[in-house]
Amino acid sequence: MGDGNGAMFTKAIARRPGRSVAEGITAHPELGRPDYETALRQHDAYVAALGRCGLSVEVLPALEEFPDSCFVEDVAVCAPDLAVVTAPAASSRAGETGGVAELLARHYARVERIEAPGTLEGGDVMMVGKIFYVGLSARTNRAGFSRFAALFESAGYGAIAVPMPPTLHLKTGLSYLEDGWLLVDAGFAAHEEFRDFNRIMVDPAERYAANCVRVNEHVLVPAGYPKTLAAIRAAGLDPIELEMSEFRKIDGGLSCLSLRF
Ligand code: CIR
Repeated sequence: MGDGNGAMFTKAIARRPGRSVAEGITAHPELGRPDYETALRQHDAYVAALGRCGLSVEVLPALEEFPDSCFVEDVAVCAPDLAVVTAPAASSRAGETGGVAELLARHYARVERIEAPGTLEGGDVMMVGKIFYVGLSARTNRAGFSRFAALFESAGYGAIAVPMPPTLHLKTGLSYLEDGWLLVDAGFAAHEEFRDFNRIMVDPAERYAANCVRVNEHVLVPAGYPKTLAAIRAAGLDPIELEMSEFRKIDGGLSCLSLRF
């Protein structure tokens, strides 16, 4: 599965967390509120890790009016020859797409948009070679999927809708690590569409680690999940561990913090 080169990137876009990151949406209030200074340090380390993977990273300034805006992955989907600005379903996040089309137009000849009544967030989109798996989550609806599929079909890609377990985004529970390897949370264990991958099942005690990111020769892995780390090493992949405690408190994973292309 996969052509093994889908994770070759040269550029990334990230956005600094603002002080308002403490007000980000969360389904896990028991974890507490993010600490701004710690979030900034963790974000700096994340950007440095992308640099170590060989990417040049553009770091956008914080947007205080949007507490979740450091999760830039949700506002666009970037393929080699087409970028699509999404339509976040969370009302506090809808305005995050402002200026994103203009930003991407500096890198892409073709930039398109998901339009209302469609909603779609980039965290629901997992690219495997020329196929996109798209989670039909509380954030991504059928109309959003249909528009997404039509746009990418016109550019030579396929799109497959995936029914969701009770999980925020598709990539909260699945990460394609290239070379056929797929990290899988238990919520996706029974999904037929993922049976033919080399599946690495994430231990139920390490569910947050189901969101990792393959970036060129490395895999970004959240720190503190030793079983997942060992499984990634056993697959012959080269992990970089990153502290993510503050983003985890507002349901953000490693993939959410950048657009890679
Ligand atoms: C949200 O609920 O929208 C944010 N607190 C977390 C977004 C995480 N993004 C992602 O998984 N791609």
